[in-house]
Order: sequence, then C-alpha cells, then structure tokens
Amino acid sequence: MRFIDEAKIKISAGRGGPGCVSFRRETFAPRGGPDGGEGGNGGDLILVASTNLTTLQDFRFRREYRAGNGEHGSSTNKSGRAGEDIELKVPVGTIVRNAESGEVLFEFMENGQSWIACKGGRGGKGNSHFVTSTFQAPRFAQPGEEGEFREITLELKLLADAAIIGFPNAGKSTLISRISAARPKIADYAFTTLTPNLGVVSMPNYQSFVVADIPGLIEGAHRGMGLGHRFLKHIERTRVFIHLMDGTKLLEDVTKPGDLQTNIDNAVEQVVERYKTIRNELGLFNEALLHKPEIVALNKVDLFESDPEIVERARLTLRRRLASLRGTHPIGDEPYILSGVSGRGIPELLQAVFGQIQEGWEADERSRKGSHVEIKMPDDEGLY
Ligand SMILES: Nc1nc2c(ncn2[C@@H]2O[C@H](COP(=O)(O)OP(=O)(O)OP(=O)(O)O)[C@@H](O)[C@H]2O)c(=O)[nH]1
Ligand SMILES: [Mg+2]
Repeated sequence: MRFIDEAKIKISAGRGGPGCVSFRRETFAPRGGPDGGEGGNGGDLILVASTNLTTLQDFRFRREYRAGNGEHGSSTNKSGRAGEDIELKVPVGTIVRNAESGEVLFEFMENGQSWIACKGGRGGKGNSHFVTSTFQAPRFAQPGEEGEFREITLELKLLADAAIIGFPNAGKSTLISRISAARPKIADYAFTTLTPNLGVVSMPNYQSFVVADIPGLIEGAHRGMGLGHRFLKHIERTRVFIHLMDGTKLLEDVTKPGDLQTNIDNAVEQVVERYKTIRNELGLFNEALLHKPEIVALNKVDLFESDPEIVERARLTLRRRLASLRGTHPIGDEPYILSGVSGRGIPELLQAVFGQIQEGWEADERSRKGSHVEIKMPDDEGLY
C-alpha cells in the first residue's frame, strides 16, 4: 500500500429541498387552505477519524465529495426527505486546513472523533408556513438553502509515541519487527524503508505505546536529500526518539592492528559524527525537535558478542563523547547497548523509552488539571 500523507479535496454538503406550494383540494373541502410541506434538510459532510486507516490514499483518486440534497416538500404538509449525510474516514493524526488560506480548521487526535466539515442547507418552508390571519392563501414557498462548500487539504502526521531514527541500514526496521507486530522489509542496502511503519509495543500491566520506524536520514535530509525530508514531519508529534547507531563500522575498526583503545576512540568518533549529522538535520528541520527526549543506542552489538570487553569499552567511550555534547539533547548521554537481532538490551531500552512516554503523559495530565477551574457549590446547609 502506498503511503499518502497529503490530499486536496473539494467537499460540499447537500442543498435543502424547496418548500412546496399546495392547497388542500378534497371533495368536501373545495377551498381548503394551503398545505405545502417544507423541504428536507441537505445532508452534512462529516469527517470521522479512524485508527483503521494509516494513509490518506483513498483521497488520491476521488477528489470531490458531495452529501445528498434534501427533497421537495409535498402537499398535505408532508416534509421532504432529508439528504443523506456523507461520512469520510480519515486516519487519526489528520490535520484539516482551508486549502486557500492554510488555516487549520480541525485536528483529529482520537479514534472516532468526528467533525461536520460542511453543514447541509436547511429545507425551505412550504406555503402553509406563511399563513397569517390576514393572508390566508400564500402562493409561494421558500427555496432550500445551499449547503456549505469548502476546498480543504488533509495532512497526516503520524501519532506515534516514539520514533526510531538513524542512518539508513542502522537496523530500525529490524528493531520494530522485534518489538511489535510490524513486519517491514529488511535488507542490507540503504533506503529499504520508503515510508514510515507503525507498530504497537506491549508493556507489562496491559500498557502499550506506538512506535514508528522512519526511513533513514542522511545529511541534507531537511532540504529533501534522501527520503528524510518528507517524513521528518511525522516525528514532530512523537514524545521520544530512539536514535539507532550502527555498530558495524566499530567492529571493522577494532579488529584492525594497533592499540585497541585508539581504534575504539577512532571508531566511536565516526559513530558520533554520524550522530551529530542527524541531530543537525533535525534542528534545521525544526529546532523544537532538539528538545525532545532522545534515547541513544549502539546497535548490532551481537557482532562482537564474543568479546564483552570491546563492547564495554565502546560503551564507555561513546558515553564520554556524548556527555561532552551535553546540552544539545536532554538524556542522550547514556547510550544503550543493543542488538535487534539477538535481542540484547531490548528490555532495558523499552523500559527507558516507556519511562519517557509516561512522563509525557503525566505532564499532559498535569496541564489539563491546571486549566481546570473548580467551582465550589454550597452544601446542604448553604455553607461553603
Ligand atoms: N548483526 C546485526 N545485523 C543487523 C541488526 N539489525 C539489523 N541488521 C542488519 O542490517 C541491515 C539493515 O537492517 P534494516 O533493519 O533494514 O535497517 P534500516 O535502518 O531499517 O534501514 P533503512 O530502511 O534502509 O533505513 C540488514 O541486513 C539487517 O539484517 C543487528 O542487531 N545485528
Ligand atoms: Mg528500514
């Protein structure tokens, strides 16, 4: 399935049905009064968020949607039938904008949330409505109102709690397939992943969070190099990044002849350079991304499983180097040691990630409570 995250569509509600002009004509009431009923209301055009959708691709082929028109009113004061509503499903995380001005009209943040994007026109009143004591036989009725019309753009930003980021080939897709039911393609070439993948990670006590595997980022991503640019916006709403560093190069370097620590220092330096490249791209895309919690992990350590000393030395060196960059990111100086293949370090990583997510949830809760004003009501005795 293609991942479509933008669409421009024209939507309109239904027109109200016209009111009816009619007079009662019956055998024993030859000059009966007006009995024209009102027209039915036009249908509404409603957008509804659904977690079953993950892209806006349904809107790629069809770009115009119109709810049903209300029907004419008829004699004997019968109202016309209302026009049918149309419900368009959009993925959770969709932002609706006025196509012309760019103004945000609505944001869908929860499953099942709905918004009437275009209100149907009201049905016109029939002639019976206009009868007064001095005006007994109106020969007119009201036309139905036009329904609302809008041209809108839909923009999808994934609502994941955590995003896995890193250079191409860092092992992001391998990790998401290990920790969730997502099964993206995995291969040993760059840009295997072309669109983000979402997965749900189960935690103890029936808790869970949503993680996104983002296509690889490279230098210039913020300008559109590689695939990064199009997908960077999807990480804007996540609470925490899992920044994966590929340990393969480290293995190559430490097995070279020469002093082991010098080799490790050099190898770690290269890992850190790549790390800085990605941080730089994040900041150039949106400065706010630099202030999000980030958990750093040195991946593919199964490659040197046979030599625990190398792993530990690499970890300490990396830790020291990241600490020296402190200030550019909040908690990145404690690198995790990881293998998406053997599973090493995954429980600890998930614990740390979930801890950050929970902190974010709690902060949201506090700010919700903060804006809540409690109004005291007198008790039975009228006392406060
Ligand atoms: N030894 C080892 N290899 C790994 C590990 N994780 C991933 N790989 C390999 O690294 C290669 C890239 O893995 P992917 O999971 O596709 O990497 P990615 O980061 O999603 O790559 P892109 O989608 O291209 O950005 C594959 O050949 C994987 O088998 C790991 O923990 N250990
Ligand atoms: Mg991938």
